[in-house]
Amino acid sequence: MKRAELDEGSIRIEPYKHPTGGWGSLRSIIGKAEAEGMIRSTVWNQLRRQNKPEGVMCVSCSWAKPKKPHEFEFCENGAKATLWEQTRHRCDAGFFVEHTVTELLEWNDYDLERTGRLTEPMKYNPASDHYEPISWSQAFREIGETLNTLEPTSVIFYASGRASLETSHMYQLLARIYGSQNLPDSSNMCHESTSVGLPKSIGSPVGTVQLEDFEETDMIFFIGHNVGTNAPRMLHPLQAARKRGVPLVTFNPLKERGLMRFKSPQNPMEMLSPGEGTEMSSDYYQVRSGGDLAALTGIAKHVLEMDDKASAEGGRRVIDYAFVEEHTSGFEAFCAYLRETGWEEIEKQSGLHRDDLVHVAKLYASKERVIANYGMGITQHRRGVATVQMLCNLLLMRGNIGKTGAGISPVRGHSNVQGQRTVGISEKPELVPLDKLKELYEFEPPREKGRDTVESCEGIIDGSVKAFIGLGGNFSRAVPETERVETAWRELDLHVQIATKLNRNHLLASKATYLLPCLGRMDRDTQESGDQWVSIEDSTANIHGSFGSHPPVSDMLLSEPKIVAEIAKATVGGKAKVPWDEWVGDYAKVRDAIERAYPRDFAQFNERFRKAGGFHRDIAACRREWRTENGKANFIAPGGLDADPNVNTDRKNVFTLITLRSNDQFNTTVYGYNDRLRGINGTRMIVMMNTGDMARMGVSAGDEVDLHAAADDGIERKPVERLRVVPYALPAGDCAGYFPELNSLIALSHHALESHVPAGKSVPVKIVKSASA
Ligand SMILES: Nc1nc2c(c(=O)[nH]1)N[C@H]1C(S)=C(S)[C@@H](COP(=O)(O)OP(=O)(O)OC[C@H]3O[C@@H](n4cnc5c(=O)[nH]c(N)nc54)[C@H](O)[C@@H]3O)O[C@H]1N2
Ligand SMILES: Nc1nc2c(c(=O)[nH]1)N[C@H]1C(S)=C(S)[C@@H](COP(=O)(O)OP(=O)(O)OC[C@H]3O[C@@H](n4cnc5c(=O)[nH]c(N)nc54)[C@H](O)[C@@H]3O)O[C@H]1N2
Ligand SMILES: [Mo]
Repeated sequence: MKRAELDEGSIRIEPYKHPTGGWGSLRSIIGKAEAEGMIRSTVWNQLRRQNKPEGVMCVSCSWAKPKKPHEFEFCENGAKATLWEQTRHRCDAGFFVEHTVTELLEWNDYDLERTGRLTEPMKYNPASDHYEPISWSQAFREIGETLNTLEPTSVIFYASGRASLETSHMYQLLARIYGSQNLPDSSNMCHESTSVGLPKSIGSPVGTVQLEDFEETDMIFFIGHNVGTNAPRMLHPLQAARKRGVPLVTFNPLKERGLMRFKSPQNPMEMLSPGEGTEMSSDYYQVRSGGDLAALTGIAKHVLEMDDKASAEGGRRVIDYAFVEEHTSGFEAFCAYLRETGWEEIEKQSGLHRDDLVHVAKLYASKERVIANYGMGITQHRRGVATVQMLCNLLLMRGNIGKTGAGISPVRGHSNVQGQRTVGISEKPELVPLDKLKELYEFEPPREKGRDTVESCEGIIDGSVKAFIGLGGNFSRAVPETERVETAWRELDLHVQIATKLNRNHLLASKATYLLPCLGRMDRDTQESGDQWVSIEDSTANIHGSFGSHPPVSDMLLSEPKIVAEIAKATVGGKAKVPWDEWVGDYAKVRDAIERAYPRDFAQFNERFRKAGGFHRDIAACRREWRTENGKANFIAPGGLDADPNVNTDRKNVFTLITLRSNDQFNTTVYGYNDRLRGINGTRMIVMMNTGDMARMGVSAGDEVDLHAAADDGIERKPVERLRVVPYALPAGDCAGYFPELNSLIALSHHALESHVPAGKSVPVKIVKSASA
């Protein structure tokens, strides 16, 4: 792949001293609007409607949308996502005449998406090596015919997390009627450690915290999530809590600017005042990558020690025994684990001092209502599931689940990733009401477990997967093991992508390759019954309506529901009683169908979904009803701290690589080369290193190094070459760089044990000085 930055002169690396938000954020939005050829008034008109009742739900993150929105309920990165979708640039048939696919494979991620919105359906022609226009009807007919020659269990139906609840429900029906349960979702690379961990702990696959809880809480944990970049609107409730004096305790190997200082662009007084904004974290612990399991164990261990002491001295108990006895199971075994685990091991694995963990334990024990937020810093590790469960254990010790101002708060990624799982996009049959679907549509759904993301990649590599359908996303670029996946992709019989913008995955031609352009969420979607609403579920399990009003970029685009329905009609037409055309004519009918399949979660769906703040799904754990096998909330001891055989606690020459997002990207979509908040500008080809490690390795700031995979599995992987060394405050032995450029270094087998989330936050690598340096 070409180097991501070309102009050496534009590279600028210097610490960013300003708060998150503030003027830097506004300047960044205006710069992007101009680059995308958008007039400022058009931009503001789009942004004003964002995340508001009767408006459009942002396509960037999944953070909650308040009942009473701010005047501008958007953030810097939501604005970038909007501008990126509503760009004036077009990637049309003329573009594909000019460029062969082989040539485009040399382009980088930024340049590919920057060509603009896709405008008409295309099919790859191997003879000319070009994508060429094809009519919609012919594309659907050919796709249906090919699918019907294949074994359904060899076909993958991937979804990336952005498509609406309506599209998602239709998509999973298409897959299941066809006979495939292979419905991996970007969630498999993201919060699957949550979806697998929480049901066993509290009987719900999603979090229990609502936006209102932030107003009542008296302590917040913030673990492994870079809020300033990845969910900036969340800075508002956090800032409000901080202004009330609520401690915010952060665990993160990197000092992240958004977790240090914030100035609200919503607040003119704050913007005009010379100060440095609000201090965000009250306590900041630079845990070593993968060390949270140990750190949380240490905190829980000291809570227990305090309780022992109180018991001996006849003082007030620290553990909430009334809660533990009434609601939980497994407490004794959990205490045994805490007592067995020594401080020395805890300090070694976490990289933190006992005194610090004791301090946090005391703070925690002094608070009545505690929220724990977390992100990819927890889930993308070998022990990701155990760490999620350890966080629950800590909360359960003091009854911090199922009460106001407290709870567990996984901060999800894509704007509707949680919702896609809710309405049936899942490879796990037990999560889907298959009998109900059978009864409603008179077909026999597959019952075997389908392939998740890692298993889909394995199947692509070993040849057992024959076809891939993508509902959005950039699968091959987002997964580990880039080279082997890309090479094997060529052997697929069929490759279909439903997309808004061109990306590298689309360029991996297989025996028959189709690129089907669709409307985005902000586009006006007119069907037989008029302009359509869609719906999404946010990270706090609230369902919201969204109405696109922007004129479509081309009259050849179809909506996602229409594309899914036409593929279904061409493939499984008469096999089940689904009124595909009626549904496409009026999406309210799809919402009625979702309500029939999930009556408890979606009661009165059509009546309620447009109301301010959305409507909350029925999350039983919020009212202390535990839908676990034993009907209790469960303490789950992790069976040892042994973080990860690959995490560097002893191996001197192997570093633990953390793959991250910059402030100028949305996953594989690269908006630009400025990671403003980390002070890294003009390049993404960097590796952040601890200064002690740099001295040990004999490298200086700006030197170039190569990163080699150190998976020790006998598989040869090409190194990623000529990465510029950036000195950064992170623990010795850890280093960091950007996803997706470094994904080729991640072994497919290196994933969270129970959930199969690729362990992209602890990739074993060797660092070698570049030959030319
Ligand atoms: N602007 C923007 N918004 C986004 C996205 C985007 O790419 N751009 N992506 C969306 C998606 S799909 C997702 S999943 C979310 C991702 O949002 P995050 O969960 O914030 O994901 P990352 O950027 O990967 O960063 C993870 C954070 O965890 C820290 N970390 C790494 N390893 C560890 C560890 O072992 N322990 C601890 N405690 N911390 C660790 C890193 O330093 C970093 O601050 O954001 C969503 N929102
Ligand atoms: N090393 C490493 N790897 C990671 C991660 C990491 O932290 N480190 N994070 C993982 C995570 S959390 C995630 S969620 C995945 C993300 O993986 P994906 O969800 O597969 O990737 P995205 O980059 O979000 O997909 C971008 C593409 O989606 C398409 N698109 C955008 N909007 C729409 C739309 O409205 N409709 C349709 N049909 N298509 C649209 C565009 O063509 C765009 O190019 O990556 C994972 N990979
Ligand atoms: Mo994600």
